[in-house]
Amino acid sequence: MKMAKRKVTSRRRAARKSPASKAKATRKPTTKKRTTTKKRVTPKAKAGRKSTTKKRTTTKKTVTPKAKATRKSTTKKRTTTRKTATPRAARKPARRVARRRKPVRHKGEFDFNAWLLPRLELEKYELHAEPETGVRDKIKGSTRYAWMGAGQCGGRIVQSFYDLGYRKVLAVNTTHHDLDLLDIPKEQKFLMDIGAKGAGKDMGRGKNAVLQYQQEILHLTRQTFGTEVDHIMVCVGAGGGTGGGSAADLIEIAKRYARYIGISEPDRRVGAIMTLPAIGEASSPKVAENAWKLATELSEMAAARQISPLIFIDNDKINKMYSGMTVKSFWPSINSTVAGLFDIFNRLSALSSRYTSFDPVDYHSIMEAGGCAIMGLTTVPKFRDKYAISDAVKNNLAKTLLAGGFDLATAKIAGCIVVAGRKLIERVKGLQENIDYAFDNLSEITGDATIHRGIYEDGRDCLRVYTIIGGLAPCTSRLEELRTRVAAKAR
Ligand SMILES: Nc1nc2c(ncn2[C@@H]2O[C@H](COP(=O)(O)OP(=O)(O)OP(=O)(O)O)[C@@H](O)[C@H]2O)c(=O)[nH]1
Ligand SMILES: [Mg+2]
Repeated sequence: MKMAKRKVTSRRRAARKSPASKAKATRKPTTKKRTTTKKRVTPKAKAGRKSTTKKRTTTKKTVTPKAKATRKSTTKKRTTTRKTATPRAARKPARRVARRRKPVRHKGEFDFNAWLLPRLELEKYELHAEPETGVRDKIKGSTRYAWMGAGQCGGRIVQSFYDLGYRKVLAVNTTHHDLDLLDIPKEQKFLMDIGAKGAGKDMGRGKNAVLQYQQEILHLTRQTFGTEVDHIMVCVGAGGGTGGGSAADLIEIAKRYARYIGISEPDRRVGAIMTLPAIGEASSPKVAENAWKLATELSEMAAARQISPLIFIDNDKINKMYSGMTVKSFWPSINSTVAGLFDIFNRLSALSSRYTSFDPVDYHSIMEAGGCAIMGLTTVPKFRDKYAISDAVKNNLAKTLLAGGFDLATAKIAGCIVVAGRKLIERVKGLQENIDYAFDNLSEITGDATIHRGIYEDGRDCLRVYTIIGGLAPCTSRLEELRTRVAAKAR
């Protein structure tokens, strides 16, 4: 027994001296158990094992004693690392954490410590707005809009959205007279007091007013809109001094607010709605000049994708299309129709269809495409005719209340949504083909723009088509017309 004990001790000592002898020593005590295994090893396999041992010896020769010591500890650690199977990049910190905390992990268990990322120096400086609801909307769309209206026109347009249930609206003006007439909560109106009642078509005054009160306006946007906003629209009437002069700086404030609440890429999520004056109004050189200046400035911003989208409402076109309206109903009818048209796409994209859904992502890609956007809707009486729906799509873009004169071939992206009565959807044979033909035709007109489709059913007994086109180049013909008016007056 004593002899055997001494033998083992000497073997252990030898094992400590060199890893090779260690391997030998460890192999012996287990010899008995492994006998069967050893017997099974073929001479070829033996030879193979020998050559491996040799290779190992060569590597060992080049290793310095210091490195040896390190390798010993590494070998032990490697066993732990292999068990956790962490990715390469994370191995180092994993080992360090494992050594410090000595976690007890089971095989296959995920090592969360290995994924603890270091805190970045600038992280603590990140802007972080506490979640605030602000005023609550009363509509359900796929996008939470906030509206800023300047001047009388801007204020009335945002009120139309307010009436639909978009409650995150703010109206600013240089005169309380216009603000008093708006039927929105007084906390959502702001008087930019410049000592005069209105800007008197002087765009410089409108600009100075918004610059003077930018902090107050920014504060009010945060208070009114809160943090639950996806897209901000600035509404103004081109031609006036307050709205026209303040539009560009209000857009800047909207972007600052957007950044503050954490909206990424504010250039894609701040847009504008701008009216163009009717011919009668534009016969005033000041109005024509103001309108041309603002329309050009905003068109350039849209083309450079600094705002998205830019929507024109052409008062002249509306005048011609809907002649005979009463004074009382004129602006309210126009504004509510425009707001309603805008709202339809936001609402439709929030609904799912059992046929083809116009998804929120589809809608957002159009609204964030930069450039100008137009929208239209039309009812198709002869939907059984193969070409009727397709023709309606073309016509509704021409008939839209919004400005015409756009080159549809410059469009980047569009949406075409058919809403048909439940009975029509169930019973009209060939309707699917007719709808598909219309979709394909729109794709052709728009120079192969991406067309997002939607087919919905409702309880009515008719078929309507809604079209929205985004990423359009500015309507140069209308801008040119305004410019020639300015030039003619100057002569
Ligand atoms: N679509 C639409 N256009 C409007 C409405 N009110 C005014 N406009 C147009 O907007 C243009 C600018 O008018 P205002 O909004 O009154 O001008 P303002 O911004 O108040 O500027 P100042 O009166 O000079 O201080 C007008 O020339 C009209 O063409 C409206 O309710 N709807
Ligand atoms: Mg005014």
